Amino acid sequence: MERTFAIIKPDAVERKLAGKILARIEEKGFTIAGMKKIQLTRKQAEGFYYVHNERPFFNDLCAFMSRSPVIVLCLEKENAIADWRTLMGATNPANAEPGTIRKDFAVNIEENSSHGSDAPETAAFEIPYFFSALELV
Ligand code: 3AN
Repeated sequence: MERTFAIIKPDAVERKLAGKILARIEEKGFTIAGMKKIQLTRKQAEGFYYVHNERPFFNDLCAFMSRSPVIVLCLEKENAIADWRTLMGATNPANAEPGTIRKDFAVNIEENSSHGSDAPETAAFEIPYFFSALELV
């Protein structure tokens, strides 16, 4: 079993797409090990995305991610990291495969509805950024 970290981003929560995205997650066989709705502060968003702090889109990205609530998730299944990224689709929805979350729901490359860890080391940072061990079942 592998765990990954996921976010249903502000653009999707605002448009009431959380239920549809959660249904896809469960239909693909993920177990929701942890889930909560929170609103990130600007500083918390900056800490989460620190690897991107030199990128030109960093300020806009942190403003977007803290503008309204998100749903944070810890997802569990075999091959969870790669399978969740497949289900999300490419970062830019214009390049995403049909049937993926980003193809079907994303607004643009920034407001792209979902986040997923891209490697085991990333998941090992991201899961405990949001969840204590006692919150994962
Ligand atoms: P992914 O979320 O697919 O792993 P990353 O890690 O390259 O993509 O980027 C993190 C987030 O930054 C993306 N989910 C998206 O919201 C935003 N982002 C990435 N590239 C751009 C870009 N060129 N312009 C604006 N926002 C971007």
